Amino acid sequence: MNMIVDGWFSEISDMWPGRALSIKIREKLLDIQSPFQHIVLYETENCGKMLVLDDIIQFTEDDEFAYQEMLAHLPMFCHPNPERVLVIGGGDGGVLRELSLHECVKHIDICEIDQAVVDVCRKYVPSLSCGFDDPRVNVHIGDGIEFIGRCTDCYDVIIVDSSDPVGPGIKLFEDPFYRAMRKAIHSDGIIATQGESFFMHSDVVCDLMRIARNNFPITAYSYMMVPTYPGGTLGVCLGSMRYSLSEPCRKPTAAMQAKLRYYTSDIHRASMVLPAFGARLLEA
Ligand code: SPD
Repeated sequence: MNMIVDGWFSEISDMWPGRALSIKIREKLLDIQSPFQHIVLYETENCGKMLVLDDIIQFTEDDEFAYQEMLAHLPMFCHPNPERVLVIGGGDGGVLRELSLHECVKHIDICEIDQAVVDVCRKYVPSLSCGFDDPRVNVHIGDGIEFIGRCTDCYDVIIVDSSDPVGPGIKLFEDPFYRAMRKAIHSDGIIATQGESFFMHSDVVCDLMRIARNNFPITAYSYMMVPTYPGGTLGVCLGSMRYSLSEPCRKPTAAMQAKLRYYTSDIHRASMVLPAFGARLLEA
């Protein structure tokens, strides 16, 4: 459920009971029901366009770079030569935009369940959906779980850009999906998934990391600052078959770094140093 009072959108959810983030709206640009979800796009007063799926904010243009850069570049800079990459979800194109900065990449598959999200973002939000313009990108509209079930030893890196674990999307936070990702990556592959917030969803984060540890010999939890998400932080859960996750083996070229607004090699390392309660939580 959400509420708009005096032009303020408040994001209300059982996932963060008793709290709500409010954003001042200038105009509703679009309001449609797709076969999968309720899609609303707003022009906000101060944060650019804002995409809301089933009442939950997915991004504002103002700070989306933090999330897209970290979700994409954390796994990519830990792999010495990522050539084949799969994105599950991510229909806004923001993660694709970041992947397109890596010259070593030869092939990118994206499997997004909702064609309408792709269409809306392509029409109204080119700042993210420009990622679809890269000729290395191959778009598959369908169920990510079924897609990955058909893959064995296919990818160097898999990135899961999902919404929260409610409704059918909950399966992306469960053990069978992690097992399927492990089967779908090469023997030295890396996965990165949307990892929620240890402030707001400690139970989800603990479950996720337990599942990751059951399936990957090397794991890490990273978090970033994103004012638009509840609590102002969001995490990334990482699993690797061979390469270190805490120490990136590549770093951005000067030309690439000039295009990045959040990711640096130092932020990569620092993002995995957790506050005491967060570290204790994940040790448990
Ligand atoms: N609480 C919402 C978390 C949403 C994470 N996914 C955002 C998708 C942006 N590409």
